[in-house]
Amino acid sequence: MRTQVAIVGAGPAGLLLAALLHRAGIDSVVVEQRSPEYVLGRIRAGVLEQVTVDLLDEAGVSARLHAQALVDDGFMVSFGHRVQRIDLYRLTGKRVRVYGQTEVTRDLMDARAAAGLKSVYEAADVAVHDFDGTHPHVTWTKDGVEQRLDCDFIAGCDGFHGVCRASVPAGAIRTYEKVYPFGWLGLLADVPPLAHELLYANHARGFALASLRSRTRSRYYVQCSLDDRVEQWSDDAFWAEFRRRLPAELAERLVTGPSIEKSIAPLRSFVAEPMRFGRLFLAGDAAHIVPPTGAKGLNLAASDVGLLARALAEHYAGSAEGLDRYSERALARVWKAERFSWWFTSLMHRFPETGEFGAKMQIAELEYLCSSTAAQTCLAENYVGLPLVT
Ligand code: FAS
Ligand code: PHB
Repeated sequence: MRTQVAIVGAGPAGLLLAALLHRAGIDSVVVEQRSPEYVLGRIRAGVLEQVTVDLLDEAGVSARLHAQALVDDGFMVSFGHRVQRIDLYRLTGKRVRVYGQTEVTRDLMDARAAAGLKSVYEAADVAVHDFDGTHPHVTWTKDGVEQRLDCDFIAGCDGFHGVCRASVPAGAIRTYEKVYPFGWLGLLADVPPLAHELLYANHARGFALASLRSRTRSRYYVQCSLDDRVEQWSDDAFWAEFRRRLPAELAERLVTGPSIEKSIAPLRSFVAEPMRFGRLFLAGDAAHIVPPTGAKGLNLAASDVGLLARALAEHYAGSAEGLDRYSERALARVWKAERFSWWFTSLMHRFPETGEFGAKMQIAELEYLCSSTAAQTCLAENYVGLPLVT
């Protein structure tokens, strides 16, 4: 088997890259270790930047998004008894769309299947070879049969725990990491959301986030201990804790109901440099992780593959500059999103180790945010997303 670009991973990064390459007339094969159902069953991101929407438009997979996504002009921040709306559109002229990562992935999967393009699911023992040489290739086992895919390039879109970054010699890669001392307990329920705009709550008991997937499906989170197990949290316990962390006027409006999904995610900031190793290119969570507070994870994956797809198209048109500068350009945007996600996480969560002084600093910064258009604009322009090439 041979293709121009072998893509490892069928999450949003891998599937969007494949779609963009197809639009550019470049052949690819996607190799995924899990089943399509498993990939779609992972409940993750919910907010799309305009840059991501533009890339989904370019890939020709955004019809359902434009028909169903909620368009938000702002979001709310609460602390103590205060609620402050951040008016994204007035401050930046941009909006965000609320449309679950599961739906983005489903749209990409459906488009790839409709075009009859090759994806291999439930591939076992995936390995990448000779990406530093002249015969890069990917191998795997499927139904007990060893497979080999020869290619010009390999795109490592296989997430934080994938095989591609792990295959890079230790001396060729440098990583930066911060692990946060808490997790997010997330709950999905078919109940009407608190509001059509998101609410980020800084509360003495811990952070909470009220998000949504539609006018009838809500996605809520509470900061929890890393020692917590999801089995310990009954729905009633979640609802009681979530309600405690909401401002009074919104707590009254909370509609509860049975969870259809509940999970705990650890939070970390992580970057691997560079994002290119010979003919292997890393994109998305394979190269970087952000705490989800800033809603950047999925959007960074999209911007990585937007840059990579353009660079590969330039290569096949005869110019090497895009591939040579891919890592530099992608990391320029990644590090700014890492900073914003770390800052917003530090502002909104309880950090017991920083004590009363740390809590006072958070309140002082939140009160400054409420009083300053400049501070709100800084938050807003990062939240709606910086330009693709910064
Ligand atoms: P993904 O991890 O989505 O996809 C990688 C794919 O590669 C997976 O399908 C995996 O099965 C496959 N793979 C792994 N190893 C492989 C191998 N050896 N061979 C073949 N395939 C392999 N972001 C937000 O913006 N908001 C959120 O609320 C949010 N919540 C999150 C919760 C969790 C638990 C996690 C882990 C992430 C969350 N994120 C969130 C970030 C998330 O949305 C990612 O940024 C996004 O999934 C990145 O997409 P990919 O880079 O495609 O990686
Ligand atoms: C979500 O809807 O899952 C979501 C939204 C915004 C975030 C994190 C998660 O910052």
